[in-house]
Amino acid sequence: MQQTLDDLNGRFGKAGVSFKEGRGGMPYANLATGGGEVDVYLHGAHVTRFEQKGQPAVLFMSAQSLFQKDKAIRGGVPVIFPWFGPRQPDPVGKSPMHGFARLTEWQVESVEKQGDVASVTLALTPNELSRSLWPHDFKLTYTVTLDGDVLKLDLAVTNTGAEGLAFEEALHTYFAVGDVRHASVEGLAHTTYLDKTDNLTEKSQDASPIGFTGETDRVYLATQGTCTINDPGLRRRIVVEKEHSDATVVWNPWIAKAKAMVDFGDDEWPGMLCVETCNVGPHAVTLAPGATHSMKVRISTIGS
Ligand code: TA6
Repeated sequence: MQQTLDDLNGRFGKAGVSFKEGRGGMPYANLATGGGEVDVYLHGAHVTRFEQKGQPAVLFMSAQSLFQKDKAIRGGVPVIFPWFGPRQPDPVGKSPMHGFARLTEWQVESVEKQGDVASVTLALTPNELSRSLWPHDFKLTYTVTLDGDVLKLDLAVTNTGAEGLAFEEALHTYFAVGDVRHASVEGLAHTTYLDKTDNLTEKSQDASPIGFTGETDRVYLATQGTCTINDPGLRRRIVVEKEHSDATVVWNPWIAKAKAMVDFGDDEWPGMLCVETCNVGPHAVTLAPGATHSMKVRISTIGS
C-alpha cells in the first residue's frame, strides 16, 4: 500500500517523529531527540543517517547512492534478508545480491515518543517481489530507536507459515571514519573467519585489533561480542553491541572494488568501514512455524 506523507504524518506524526520527502522523492521518517537525529527511509526500512548533536555523522552514506525503487541504497544500514551475498543455490537465476528486503517499501506500523526516546516500527510481509523469489510466509518487524544519542535496531523475523523457515539476515552497517588506513576494529580477537578475498579460506584472527591495508571482506564465525571501532581520524570510538547475532562481517572495498561500484565514489573508501551484525552461513536461522527470532544492535560513541 502506497503511504503518502499526509497519511503518514496524519496517522503517526508527533513531536520528535515526522515523515518527510527524501532523495528520489522517497518518504522517510525523521527521529529527533535532545541527543541527535536519525533518518529511516521506508524503502528497504533503510537507516540512512545517525547524527549525534554537534558530532560528525556516525554512519557513512555514499554521495553516489541511488534512491530508486528497485535499487539498494548505498550506505547507512542496509537490511539484508533472507540471503546474504549471492544467493546459493539460486533456483530462479539472477536473484538480487543480499536478498529482497532492502529493495522494497516497508509499511509503517507504529511510532513511539517517550521522553528523550523516539522510535519507528516498520513491517514487511510477502509481496509480489518476495513471492517471485522466495515462496515463503514471513513477517519482518524492524524497530529503529534513537535513545538520546544512542541508536538501537531490532530486527524480528516471524515464521507465519506452516513449514519451517530458514534464512540469513544482516544489519549491514556502514560506519563513517576519518581514514580507514588508521582505523581498527577490536572485539574479534582469537576468532575464526572466512576470508572472502581469498576464496572463503578459513583463517584465525590473532589478538591484535583488525587494521586495514587492502580490500577486507571477512565473515567472523561464532562471534557474539561487542566490537569497537577505533577512529583516531575523528578522535572517537564507535561501540557496536549486539544480541542474538552469531556472526560479524568486516568490510572495506578498498580501491579497485570502490571503482567497480557505480553507486560508490572512487574516493569514498577511506571514509568508511562496515561492521555487520548478522546470522549468515553456518549461523543461518531456522524458525518453527509461529516462532520469532529478534536480532538487536546498539550503536554508541565514545569521545570526539
Ligand atoms: O558484506 C560485505 C559484502 O558481502 C561484500 O562482499 C560486498 O558485496 C558488499 O557486501 C556490498 O554488497 P552490495 O550488494 O551492497 O554491493
